[in-house]
Amino acid sequence: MSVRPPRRKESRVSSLFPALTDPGAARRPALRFGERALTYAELAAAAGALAGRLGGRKRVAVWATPSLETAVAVVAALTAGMSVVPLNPKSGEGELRHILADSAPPLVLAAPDDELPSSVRELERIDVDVHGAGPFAPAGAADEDPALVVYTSGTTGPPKGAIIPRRAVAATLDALADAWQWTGDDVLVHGLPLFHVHGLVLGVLGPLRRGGAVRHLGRFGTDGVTRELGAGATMLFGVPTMYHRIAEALPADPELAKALGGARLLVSGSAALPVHDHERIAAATGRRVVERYGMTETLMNTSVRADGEPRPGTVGVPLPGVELRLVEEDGSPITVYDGETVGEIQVRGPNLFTGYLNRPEATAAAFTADGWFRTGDMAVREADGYVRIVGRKATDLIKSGGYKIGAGEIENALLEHPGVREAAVTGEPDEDLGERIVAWVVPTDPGAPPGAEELADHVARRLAPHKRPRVVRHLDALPRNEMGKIMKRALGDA
Ligand code: MCA
Ligand code: AMP
Repeated sequence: MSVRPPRRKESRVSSLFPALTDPGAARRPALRFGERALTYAELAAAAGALAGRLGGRKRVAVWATPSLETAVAVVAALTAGMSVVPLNPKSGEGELRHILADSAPPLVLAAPDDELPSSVRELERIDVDVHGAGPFAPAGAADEDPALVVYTSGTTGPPKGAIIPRRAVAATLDALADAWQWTGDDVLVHGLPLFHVHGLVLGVLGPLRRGGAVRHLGRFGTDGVTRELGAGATMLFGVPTMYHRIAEALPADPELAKALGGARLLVSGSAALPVHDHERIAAATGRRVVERYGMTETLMNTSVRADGEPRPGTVGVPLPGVELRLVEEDGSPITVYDGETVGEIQVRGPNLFTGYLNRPEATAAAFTADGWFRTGDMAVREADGYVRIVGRKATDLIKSGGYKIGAGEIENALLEHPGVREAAVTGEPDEDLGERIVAWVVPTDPGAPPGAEELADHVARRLAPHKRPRVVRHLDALPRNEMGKIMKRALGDA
């Protein structure tokens, strides 16, 4: 039986962003979104002013558009000692209502021009003024206090809120600084969404913790990558779909190749980067993409080091402070590093979350009795310790465009459509997205099955556009075993 992991008791108070109180950093650039930018002094003033208006609350929602307002809102809330629930602005009403009911934030922070949907309008709203000016006075939050509640999909049911403490944010960012020789002189460019760990924690809080800068593209495109890397940015973060699009564009775009060739570090994560894309980028630019492996619940676990060998198809070695092991089906650790013996990755360390909000059973099930987190990712270790991920335990988790999506939540949404009698959802290999979502549907009326676009819109409206099926296949019946369970593996041959 699993028990809750041991809770760390220390209540140390340390600053997440030392550069915000360092007079030497005041004039350095901190954030840039399009034409709008803030120095460290301006960010401290805006976040200080906003933090002063938040007082007393425990948790706050942030309407996490890719904007300066989102970055200021998150820094302000953390400065006030509160935790942040980032909301995907493209989430449908069903998903938003679930997140708001579960996390119960009394307040939402948004940009003055943002139009909020009705579920979010029920909260008190504070508009973020990125040019606000107030004293920067961090509250005395403890390292174990929650910093973020990030919603993440599981195989069944609606997404769960992973509670990420301040200690984990600091630990993961400092471990990455070591692995990537990441300093305040680095300028990061990316176009990642700000409601997940990759774009928000690594992509915004990361540069701020180092005292460096981030330039956000607003939305990902190879032209923006070329422009920013050509104008002094040193690092690029992206999901494999973005690197795939870069690899596709390179043959016809020598400026892009030149810009990437001049970067200090290109980092991919959130899903596996196909070796073919890795090789095409290396051949065209002379630079090898570095892969790192993480999870919402664990933040970052492994990475290829900047001073190590970037081996395509591997995610490198455990980060400083992270314990990593592979275990057999029965939980016994695998001790051979032979590049062949497959086991589930389990991790332990200061980078881990503290649990799922309001879900003690799910939290207990996620950990072993001695505090190892079960990732559900299957891997082998090479003789020198490099980790190679080979798959996932659950076939009901789909990674599409770097987003983790549970088959169960899409099936439930499809079943709410009157034209759908039965539904099963699977992931299929996709060159661009890694995996694409496929819906297998038994129509209520075989003579008038609902169209693919209609079902995609239906799911996009309820959940989020990235959860919509890209392919819909109609069947007379779903393949089931004697117990009545749907046999998803048989669907490909249906
Ligand atoms: C399309 N759209 C729709 C519909 N169809 N909207 C409503 N209803 C519909 N039926 C809209 C979309 O909202 C989007 O709008 C546009 O059309 C295109 O959608 P889509 O094809 O889904 O996206 P894309 O433009 O092809 O995006 C590919 C992408 C994206 C840029 C790679 O997938 C992405 O940003 N991925 C990043 C995921 C990520 O950050 N994962 C980290 C989590 P519009 O044009 O307005 O955008 S993992 C994590 O955090 C862990 C810790 C880790 O290891 O990193
Ligand atoms: P999420 O829960 O959205 O944070 O996604 C975490 C999952 O993304 C992990 O459990 C892995 O399955 C996958 N993942 C993240 N980084 C990598 C990577 N570099 N290679 C392969 N899979 C990855």
